[in-house]
Amino acid sequence: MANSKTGEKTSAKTGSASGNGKKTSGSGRDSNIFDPEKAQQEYNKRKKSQLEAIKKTDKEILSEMLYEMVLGRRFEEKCAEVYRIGKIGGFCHLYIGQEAISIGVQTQLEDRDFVIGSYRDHVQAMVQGISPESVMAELYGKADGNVGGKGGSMHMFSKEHNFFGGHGIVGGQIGVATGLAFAQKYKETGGVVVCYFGEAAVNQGIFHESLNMAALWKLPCIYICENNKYGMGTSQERATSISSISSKAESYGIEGEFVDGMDVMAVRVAARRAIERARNDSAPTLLEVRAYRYMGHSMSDPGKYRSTEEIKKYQERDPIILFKDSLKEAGVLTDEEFEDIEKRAVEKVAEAIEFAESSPDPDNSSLLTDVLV
Ligand SMILES: Cc1ncc(C[n+]2csc(CCOP(=O)(O)OP(=O)(O)O)c2C)c(N)n1
Ligand SMILES: [Mg+2]
Repeated sequence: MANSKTGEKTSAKTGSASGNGKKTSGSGRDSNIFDPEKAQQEYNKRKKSQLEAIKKTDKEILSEMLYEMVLGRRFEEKCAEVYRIGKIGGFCHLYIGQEAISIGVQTQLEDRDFVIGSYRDHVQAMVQGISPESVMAELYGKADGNVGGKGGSMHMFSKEHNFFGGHGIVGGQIGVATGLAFAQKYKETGGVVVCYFGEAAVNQGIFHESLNMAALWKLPCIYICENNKYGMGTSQERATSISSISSKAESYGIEGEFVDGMDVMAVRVAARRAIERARNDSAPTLLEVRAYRYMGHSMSDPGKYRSTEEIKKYQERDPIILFKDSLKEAGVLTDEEFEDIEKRAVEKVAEAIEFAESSPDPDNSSLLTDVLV
């Protein structure tokens, strides 16, 4: 669980990691850097400010972020492994390659904030504080899963941890998030809402309706488009007329920002700005965070629409390796510390599997409870 939901050494509540509150690392309007080489060039240019941001951040938070990223990766790899031997049934969408997004955003949220997303939800649920044990038990369809084994991979949920799903309808969560943000404002909680969705979801009417309403009513919602280049087997170029999702913010008169989703510090800095805008000014933001989905759309995707060379090219900018190397360069991580993080993550995943294996099946009496249709 991400328990270090505090901020930088200077102040948790003011300023970005770079300290000046301006748009800095890895962000802009349309950097159109799906080309990994261009992305790396751009990354190298801002490396100095990234290292400065790292040095200004508490070491404890940085280690927690790295641990969460490694835990997410090892957890999802294990999911793939046990799915293949039939331990997990139904759909299963993995987050491998996109870890920097939820970790960069959610490790700086407060207890009063809400998170909601799509079916690619295991890691987001864990960063929100739902235990790996209960996420794995849910995947196994067991009684100790966070929704009693009846939701499965796509429907993680916890009122206690303010995680509002896990939604299977593409874009459906965008409308729910907007309602949640209205509730936060109406009840004057001071909380914000983080809403994740894929780049294919922005072509749904609900995206337009929600952002229009959020702008009009000044709702504290952070709309985060996790642009992983594909919607199932269809690339973004084939499905969306405009390559820059973040520029769509202009249509609603709200702030939009593009972020390199392989750089967790860039995500953190941009998310900080959006969180402050939501919390202090009750204003929505659209963040487009570009990453790359390493695995198929789901475990049943044969992946014939892209080559292994393409995947390898993106993996060269692996978010965990980029972050680990930067931490080492900034002098805040040793090889031994990284090995310890790896060890703890692998052990935690083993515990989650053991827990799921020994958890009972849901009782027959639960068949007709929580059924809404
Ligand atoms: C309303 C609706 N239409 C179609 C689908 C089928 N579908 C499931 S996932 C998906 C692609 C979504 O891609 P994206 O939004 O980019 O998210 P990603 O899977 O890449 O995270 C589609 C079309 C659906 N679940 N809901
Ligand atoms: Mg996508």
